[in-house]
Amino acid sequence: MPNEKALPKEEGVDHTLSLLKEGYLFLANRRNTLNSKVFETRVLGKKAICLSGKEAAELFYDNKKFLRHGVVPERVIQTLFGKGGVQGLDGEEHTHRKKMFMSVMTKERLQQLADITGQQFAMAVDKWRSQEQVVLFEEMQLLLTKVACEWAGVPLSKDQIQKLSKDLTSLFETPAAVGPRNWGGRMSRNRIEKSLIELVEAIREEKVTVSADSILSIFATHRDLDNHLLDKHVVAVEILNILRPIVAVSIFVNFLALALHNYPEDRKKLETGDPAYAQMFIQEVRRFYPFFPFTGATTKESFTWKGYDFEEGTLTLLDLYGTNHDPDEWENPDKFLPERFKDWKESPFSFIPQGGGDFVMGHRCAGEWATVEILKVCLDYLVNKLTYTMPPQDLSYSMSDIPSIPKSKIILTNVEPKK
Ligand code: HEM
Ligand code: MYR
Repeated sequence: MPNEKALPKEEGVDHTLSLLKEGYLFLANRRNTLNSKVFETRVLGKKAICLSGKEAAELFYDNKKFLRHGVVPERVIQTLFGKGGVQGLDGEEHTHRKKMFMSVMTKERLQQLADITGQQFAMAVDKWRSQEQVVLFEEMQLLLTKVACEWAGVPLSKDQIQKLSKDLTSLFETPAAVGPRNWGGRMSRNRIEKSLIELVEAIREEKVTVSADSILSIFATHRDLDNHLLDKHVVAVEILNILRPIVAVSIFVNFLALALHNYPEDRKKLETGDPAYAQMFIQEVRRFYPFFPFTGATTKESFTWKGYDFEEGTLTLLDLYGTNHDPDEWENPDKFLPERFKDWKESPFSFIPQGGGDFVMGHRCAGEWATVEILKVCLDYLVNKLTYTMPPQDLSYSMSDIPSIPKSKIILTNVEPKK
């Protein structure tokens, strides 16, 4: 079939530098200039088709049309994701592995995750009240490292907490960094993987006993489609796919605190303790603030969509941030309005801060419910269980740094439990 319609295209040899400069807005800026939710550009030395919006997300999550194998650049594999994990699997192999993840996202386990988060928060507050100031981002990393290990059943001694917390944070702070920072992330991954591999070996050789019901044990004894145990390195990567993102929730907690500061009217509504409003507030934080900019796949076969030819093997990026801010879907997308979720017609393709589509069949974030559960507990603490002051500080956040967090990392003073 001849090309019916030429894809709107950004000219030029490569736009990776613009991607680094424009960050979260790189795709939306081009969508606006080219006036199209599907267009072509070049990044990382390759042609890339870029998609944005609900309809395009629906296309992107069609398993018959897209593959994940070999898509993620090495700098991201070596830091954020690791080799051989669920993110790069396709077809039945993906579904089978994803079921392993979703099998630990039960109501009971999520309640347990919320309970552990609450306990750790209470202990942290005890410590914070004697501190002159609290840097919320750093404290949340420590707190969530403990939560993640306890929830997953990964043994963690007191003297390991600080180091592990720094290493886990480095995994999600460095994938887009250049030079030494990116190498630092790679070293963090090597260190944690090494100790997790040793742990898996010890479990398999019955040198340590862990509860058979723990996530660690479930992953270490999981069998693939051929009934083989997973490679111990892959188990380490998948355990890290639980631990790392739980610590990354610290970024959302920073944005929760920022939103509470910037929208005092909303804070007042939260003080009534209405769980429905808390849920809407959390959804709006996840929609509004920048976090995971885009995700990628390659076309499995050639096809035509809306008259545009997609050639087999083409890198395709889905704009997550831009879709959450699509003016065709969201009224006043750049306003923070939790109420918009009140009568929101749920769609797995228009609100996609953690990916879209189906959890098991597709690559939508396995930890989306876990994220919301953790955030509910943290929001309740910040609003109803704590008092604090926010001294003058730089609360701005960059739209080009990936990931982005408020510059001050949110400094709290006079932290006290609420009477
Ligand atoms: C996948 C975002 C928290 C586990 C993803 C994807 C995104 C995402 C964008 C990829 C979607 C796609 O490519 O289609 C986030 C954000 C989080 C978060 C912003 C906030 C911190 C979590 C948590 C867990 C988790 C807490 C586990 C407890 C995973 C896993 C995948 C994934 C295992 C791979 C799914 C697959 O490839 O099938 N996440 N996530 N994430 N996430 Fe999260
Ligand atoms: C996680 O740890 O999985 C959740 C949050 C990490 C966000 C880090 C943002 C970096 C995104 C890099 C782009 C990758 C594109 C495939």
